[in-house]
Amino acid sequence: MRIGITCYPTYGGSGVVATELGIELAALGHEVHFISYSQPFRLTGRSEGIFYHEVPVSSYPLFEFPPYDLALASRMAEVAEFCNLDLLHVHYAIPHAVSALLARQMLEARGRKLPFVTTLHGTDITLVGLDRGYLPITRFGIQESDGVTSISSYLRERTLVDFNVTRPIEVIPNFVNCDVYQPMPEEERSQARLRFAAPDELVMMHLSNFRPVKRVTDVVKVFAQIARAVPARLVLIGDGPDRSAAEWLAHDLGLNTRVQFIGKQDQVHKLLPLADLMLMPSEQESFGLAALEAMACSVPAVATNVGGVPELIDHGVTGLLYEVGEVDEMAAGALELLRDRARFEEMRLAARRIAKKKFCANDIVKKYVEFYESILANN
Ligand code: GMT
Repeated sequence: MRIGITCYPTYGGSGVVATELGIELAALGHEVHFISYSQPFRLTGRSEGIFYHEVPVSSYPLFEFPPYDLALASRMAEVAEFCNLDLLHVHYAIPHAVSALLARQMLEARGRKLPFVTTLHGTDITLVGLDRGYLPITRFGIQESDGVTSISSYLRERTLVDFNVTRPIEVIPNFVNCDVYQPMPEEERSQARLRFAAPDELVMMHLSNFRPVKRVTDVVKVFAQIARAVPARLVLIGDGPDRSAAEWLAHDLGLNTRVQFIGKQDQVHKLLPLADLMLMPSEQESFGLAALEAMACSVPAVATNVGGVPELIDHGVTGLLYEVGEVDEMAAGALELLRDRARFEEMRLAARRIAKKKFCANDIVKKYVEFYESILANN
C-alpha cells in the first residue's frame, strides 16, 4: 500500500505513534509518505520506503493567522496525486481530519479516490475538541472520515458520548517496538546510570511535553518525599509550558542537585531502561504512551487512575495507580514497592511481559493494516 501519514511533528504522543507506525509499515514493505509542516522528530533517519513532504505555509500581511489547514489539504491532494497514494491516515483530529476531508473532495472532483482514516489520540477529544469553537468542525471531520480509530476504549466512549458521533470507532491501542524498547544488560545499565546517579541511588524518571495536564509539579512533589526516605535522583525528559514551574519547585524544595531536567531527547529508548520507576501523575491521559515505553523497558509506572491508563496498567501487578493529586499516597506506594525487592522484581518482569503480550508493535501494526484493507475494500 502507499499510505500518507499526517501528524503533529513536534514532541507529543500522537506524533510519536504516527511516526513509529510509519516506520513499522515501511519495514513491512509499504510505502509511507509523511505530510506535515516539519519532519516528525522521531523520524531521524530515512529508511527505505519512507518519504517526507513538507507543507509550505505562506504568510501574507492580510493573514493574521496563516491557514495551515488549507495548505495541508492542498499538499495532501498533491502528494496523493503525484505519489499515487491509496489512503491517508491522519493522527489527531484537529485540524487534520478536516484537511483530509478537503483533500478527498479535491481529488473526487478529478475522479480520483482518496479515503482517509482518522486516529483520535486524546486532547483532540477531551480538551481542544470540546472547545465550542472547534467542536462542530471536529465532529464533522470525524463523522466524515472513511474510518476512525481511537487509542483506548475510554477515548472511544468519550468520543461517542461527547461528540455524538454515530460512525463506528475501532479501538487500536498504542504500541511499542519491544526490540527497541527493552531492558539493558545489567553491566551496561549500571555504567549508563552513572550519568544520573551514584551506584547506590535510585532513579525516578518522567517523560512528557510538560503541559498542565501532566502535573509535572506533582512529579517533583512525589519525588521530594521519596528522596527524603531513600537516596534517589529524578530525571525529567521533555520540555513545555510547566517546566519552569517544576524547576522552581525543585529549587524551593532544595532538590537542585537531585533533580535533572534534561530537555527533549531523541533516543528515549536508551534512557528509560536506566530508571527504577516512571512517574506519570497526569490529570488526563487517554492512553499513557510514555508509561508503555517504560514498561517495555521493565520500568513500572506510578501513575493516575485516569482515562485509558487502567487499560494499560493493572494496579499492583504492572504498576501503581492513584487518584489525581494523591501525592502522599503515590510516594508511600512507590517507597513500599521499592523496599520490597521481590515484589518490585516481579512487577518489573510483569510490566515488560504485558507490554510484549498486549501492546507489541508487530501485533498492533497488523491491526492497522487490516483496518486499511477493510477501508479500501469499501471504497
Ligand atoms: O499527552 C499529550 O499532551 C500529547 C497527546 C498527543 O496527542 O500528542 O497525547 C495523547 O496521545 C498519546 C498517544 O496516543 C497518548 O498516549 C496520551 O495519553 C494522550 N494524551 C492525553 O490524553 C492527555
